[in-house]
Amino acid sequence: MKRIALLVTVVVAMLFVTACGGSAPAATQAPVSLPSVQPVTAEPSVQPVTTEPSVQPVATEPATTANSAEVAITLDDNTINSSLTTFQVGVPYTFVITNAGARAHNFNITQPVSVVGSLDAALQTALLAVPKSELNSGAKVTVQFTFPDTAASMQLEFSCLITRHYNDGMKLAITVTQ
Ligand SMILES: [Cu+2]
Repeated sequence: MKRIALLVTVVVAMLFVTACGGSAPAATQAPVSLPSVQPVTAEPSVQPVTTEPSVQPVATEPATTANSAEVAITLDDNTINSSLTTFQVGVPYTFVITNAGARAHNFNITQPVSVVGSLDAALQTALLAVPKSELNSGAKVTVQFTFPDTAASMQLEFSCLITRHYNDGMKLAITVTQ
């Protein structure tokens, strides 16, 4: 084994020399004959590592738990899609917000603009607001959020509160239950 290691080292060293040989034209007659690269093929012994059938089926969870959930939200130009639109008060949700669009967007949980009067008013009373600076094209933001009791009596939606985007349809009605 040591011999092979030595050989490999020598070969590697030689390769190095040949690679960097550009600056040393004098070494033209160097022993560039490398038929000795074969010994490296002598390692069929790498297989034994496959001895771990101990990767037990961890998938023993029905995953139907409503007590905490990951919500996949995708923003696009100009739409919002969510894997979930009905939520429960007091449950800690993990929102994974992805901007699949070409433009930057913001993400908010607010009352509809038609209810509060303006985009500014919606933003000022938002339950959650992720600014545009965090949601450039391709960005993925993870936010933990728990709906408060008061949310159950509100009309709410996910939205991008950029005037043209919102008017184009960047809003998605959600329902929050007690
Ligand atoms: Cu937008």
